[in-house]
Amino acid sequence: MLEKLKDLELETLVKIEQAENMDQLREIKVRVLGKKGELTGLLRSLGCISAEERPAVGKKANLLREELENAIKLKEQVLSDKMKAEKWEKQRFDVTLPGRPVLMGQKHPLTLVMDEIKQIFLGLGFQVVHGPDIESDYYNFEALNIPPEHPARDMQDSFYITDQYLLRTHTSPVQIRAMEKQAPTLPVRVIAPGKVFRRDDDATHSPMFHQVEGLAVDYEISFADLKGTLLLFVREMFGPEQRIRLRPSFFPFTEPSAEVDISCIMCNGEGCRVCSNTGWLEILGAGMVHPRVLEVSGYNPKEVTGFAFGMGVERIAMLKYGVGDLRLFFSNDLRFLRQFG
Ligand code: 2NM
Repeated sequence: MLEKLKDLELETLVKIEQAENMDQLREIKVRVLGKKGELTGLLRSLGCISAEERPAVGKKANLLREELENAIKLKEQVLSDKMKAEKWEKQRFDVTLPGRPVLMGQKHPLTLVMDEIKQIFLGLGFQVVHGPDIESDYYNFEALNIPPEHPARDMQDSFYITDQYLLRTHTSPVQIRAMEKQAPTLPVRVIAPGKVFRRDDDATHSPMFHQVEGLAVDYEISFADLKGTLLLFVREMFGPEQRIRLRPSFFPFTEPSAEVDISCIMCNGEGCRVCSNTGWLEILGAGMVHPRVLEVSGYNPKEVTGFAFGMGVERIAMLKYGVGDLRLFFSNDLRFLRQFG
């Protein structure tokens, strides 16, 4: 019997020593020390041996149980340390490696140009106002003195949502709303930047584009105020040497009306490809607010006058940054967009 215990001791100690993981160790523990384990079995058979031998064998068996339990505990600790070490080895990383660059977003070139336009007019005492992209026929056309038979009102030229509502074709309705809201308080000095929509789609026209329109209403606002304001704007935007030129034009909502040219920013008015050898670039439409527009918006045209102007942001951005194709602004090519800001 003592022999058997000795064999079990040696055999089990070797197995414990050789165990490669917790599962193998647990298996040994169950097989030797468990309820139906080998040592337990030997202890049960104590009844079959002689009374003289019994105490010595019993003592030895209990010592062996203790010894094996300790050996297993020790090995458990060794294995768990080993597992931890392996885990850390796998997770090890080089803290001296340079960080991965975070891709930073930038403002879209059209946003940059719009911000710049806003900033200039804020400096001249204008407020920035906004309005809905979906407008009623009244604000988009009627209040702006655009007659029912005007081509802009045709289904072919505007995006209608219902008979009554359409995507605004200009930001002028925002100015009408601004006047209505603050009438009859003076002065009115607002600019309305934002998206506008027209049924156009080719190399030089997008169905959605951006406008900034401006409006000033007060006692004795004159055409000279309009010219002075636009000259200041153009010089801030394109440089202090810029000149402007006004040509007669027509808009239903202004009288008189003008197209505004700036001296060509490429050739300084000498004549080049960009200005088709004229030395001038058209960038604005403007005029004195039509008396009927003032009247429907809550101002008395016998007492006050106003000037208004409108510009296309894409056109200004193309000139300022030398962009040849309007569609680059809307195709979301990061190689293009990353060049700004
Ligand atoms: C332009 C040209 C001329 C304009 C007129 C108004 C309003 F609401 F006061 F009547 N806002 N903007 C205007 C005038 C716009 O864009 C080429």
